[in-house]
Amino acid sequence: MSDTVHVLNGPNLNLLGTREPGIYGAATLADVEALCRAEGAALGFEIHFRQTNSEGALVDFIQEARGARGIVLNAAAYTHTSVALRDAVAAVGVPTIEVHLSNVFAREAFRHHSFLSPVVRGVICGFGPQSYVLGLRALASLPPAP
Ligand code: CA2
Repeated sequence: MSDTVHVLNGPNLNLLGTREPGIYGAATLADVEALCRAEGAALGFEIHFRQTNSEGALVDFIQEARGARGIVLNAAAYTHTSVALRDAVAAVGVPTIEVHLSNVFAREAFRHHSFLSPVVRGVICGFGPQSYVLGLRALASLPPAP
């Protein structure tokens, strides 16, 4: 079984730590990446960490994860808008954990709906960068693929 886990990040997450620290905290995306690499090493995962502001590029990243051990996906605002991302997650057949830094259910109503949640293995939100760590641990806890 592959030990590769893709950690994929959507639009504006490159701005983490530079704006809106009240909602998203002080950690930068580089800090989140370092956290994922440390946890990935502890779990025996090879981490591929990527960010894009483009919906189509995120579809490509998901397709490129075919055959991987898992995906940890923070699709950011596309979570709430994108049928294309949902179709990509459903098509690629890789266990995917949807993660969010913030507790989307404690925020605006438009953030309460996710196009992704019905096709992912599980959802973790509200724990800041630890949401990603918990996502990696969730993947590690899954039984091996047949
Ligand atoms: O809580 C999360 O992780 C979100 O996926 C973040 C998205 C938001 O649209 C989702 O509803 C919840 C927004 C990411 C934008 O990140 C920024 C970081 C710093 C400054 C501005 C935006």
